[in-house]
Amino acid sequence: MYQFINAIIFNSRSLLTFGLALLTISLIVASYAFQETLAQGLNNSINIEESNVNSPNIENMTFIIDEPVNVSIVPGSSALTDTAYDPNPVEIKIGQTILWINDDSVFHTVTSGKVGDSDAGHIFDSGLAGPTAMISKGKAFEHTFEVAGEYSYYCILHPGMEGTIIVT
Ligand SMILES: [Cu+2]
Repeated sequence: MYQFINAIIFNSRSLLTFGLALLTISLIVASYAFQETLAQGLNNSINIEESNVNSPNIENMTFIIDEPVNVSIVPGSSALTDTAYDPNPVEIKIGQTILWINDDSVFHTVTSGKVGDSDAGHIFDSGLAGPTAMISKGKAFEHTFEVAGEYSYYCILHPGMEGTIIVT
């Protein structure tokens, strides 16, 4: 009888130990699975945000409204004429901006009009002094064209250099 009771107690103890172990394992598995689900959910929400940012409409709007069109003042421009500003001519839409960049090691200007015009530089002019003067390599000047038309421009310091911007 004593042995029988002892066996039951022993068995129930080992059963309890086994049950507790099983419970611990399932808790660990469950928490791991939960973390995985949580991570998956976070990934999904990040993916949704990225796909919104990259939607074609937003990209197109950025390009049309904000992106300036670059025109380089090429190295050795002083000795050039209609190839000093590159590309030339440039066709743009109303509201677009041209960004001229001095890629030469010499001081140049971007001055509206033609050599000898009384109103030369009235529409835009990077100038011979001040913050927009393109005195050295890497200096840039920009102008946004709000009115349709054909705009000639040249360099005051090297009047052979000339370019055209066509705005439609
Ligand atoms: Cu020049």
